[in-house]
Amino acid sequence: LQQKGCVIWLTGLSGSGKSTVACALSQNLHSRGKLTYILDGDNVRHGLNKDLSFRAEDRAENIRRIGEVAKLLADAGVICIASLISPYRKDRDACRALLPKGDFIEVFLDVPLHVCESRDPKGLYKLARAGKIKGFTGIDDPYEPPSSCEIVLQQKETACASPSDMAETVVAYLEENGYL
Ligand code: GGZ
Repeated sequence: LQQKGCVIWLTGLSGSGKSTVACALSQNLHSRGKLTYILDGDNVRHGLNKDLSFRAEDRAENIRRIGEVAKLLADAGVICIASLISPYRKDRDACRALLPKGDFIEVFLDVPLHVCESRDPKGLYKLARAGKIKGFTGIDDPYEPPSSCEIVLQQKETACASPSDMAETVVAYLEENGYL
């Protein structure tokens, strides 16, 4: 296997499109013959992390475990795509610190709350507004955007990049930085 592993860390609000971009990116890389693996917060919370809630300490532990697993995969030469809200900067930075310089590529899905809320694919924002879910990110729980990250993918009502365009932006970064 002639492949340099890395971690592509997608962070952003619920409904910002992390999972969709993760899938588009994974498909794009497969078509180039690359081995990828998606670690999606929502999925991992059904197995490895099913003991964890959404309290700040448990979110930190969710992120820490996913960061450690991502590191193992990257060590094995996999392009690991982690897709989770990861709302706290210090938790993301701790995952970055696990990897050799350059191998942690933080991608911020910069989508305004009202856009995420208008999508509301699972109706969770509605429940959060009604007070039926407590501590929902962006409503009554914090989200700290990256202060400096490798890639920002913006989504505004007016200028809509498709998931495959956004995947292409990440692929271009990987090419420029010697990961492809
Ligand atoms: C945020 C929540 C919450 C609360 C359930 N806050 O958009 P989704 O639905 O499908 O994905 C979200 C997922 C968030 O899990 P993560 O592992 O990515 O979060 S973190 O990185 O903060 O640990 C959302 C759903 O779970 N969900 N309750 N209170 N999102």
